[in-house]
Amino acid sequence: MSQDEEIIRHALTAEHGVLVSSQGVGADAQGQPKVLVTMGSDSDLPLMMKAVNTLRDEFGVPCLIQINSVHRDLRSVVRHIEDLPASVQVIIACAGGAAHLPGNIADLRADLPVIGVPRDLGALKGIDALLSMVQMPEGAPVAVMAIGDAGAVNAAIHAAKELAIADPAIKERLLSYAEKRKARVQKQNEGLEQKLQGFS
Ligand code: RP5
Repeated sequence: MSQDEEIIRHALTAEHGVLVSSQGVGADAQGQPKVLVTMGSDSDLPLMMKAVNTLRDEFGVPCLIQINSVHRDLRSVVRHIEDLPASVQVIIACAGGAAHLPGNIADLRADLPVIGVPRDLGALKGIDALLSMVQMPEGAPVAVMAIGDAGAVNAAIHAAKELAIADPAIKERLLSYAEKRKARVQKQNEGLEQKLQGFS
C-alpha cells in the first residue's frame, strides 16, 4: 500500500472505524456495516470480540469497530457517532467503571437502538458500569445486557434480532442458533446417566 493510500485508510478508520465481516478485517472485509461495535478503550476489545465474532460467525452480520472514549476525547465521539455510515442500524457500546458511553450515544442518536455491555472491571467488578448504563433518565433508553462475556454475546444476538425484523436471512440464522442451543441440552441429557455414575 502506498503512503497516500495508508493516509486515506487511516483517516477513514478514524472517522468510521474498521470493518469486520465473514471475509476478514479491514481491506479484506466485504459488505455494508449493519452494526457499530464501540468501546471506551482497546482494553475492552477482548470482551467485545465475543460480540463481533457472534455477529460474524453466527449471523453473517458485517460490523464496524471503533474506540470512542467520552472521558478522554468527547469531541471525537460526537463527530464519529453523528457521522456513522447510513447502513449502520444498531449500536453496541461497551465500557467499564463510570460507563457513560452508551447513554451519551443514546442521546446523540435518537434514531438508532443502543445496546450497552457493562465490562467486569476494577474494584466494583462491573456493578458500577451496569448501574451507570441502566439508570438512564426517561427519553434516552439503553438496552443493557449482563456484565461481561454473556452480555457481549447477548448484545450480538439482540442486535441480530433487531436487524431480523427487516431481514429474513438473519431471522433464519437466529432460528438455527436456537436449534443448536436446544441440541446441546439434548446431548447433555443423553450423557447424564454416565455422569451420574461418576458421582455415586
Ligand atoms: C472505560 O475505562 C473503558 O471502557 C474501559 O472499560 C475502562 C478502562 O480503560 P483503560 O484504562 O484500560 O484504557 O472508559
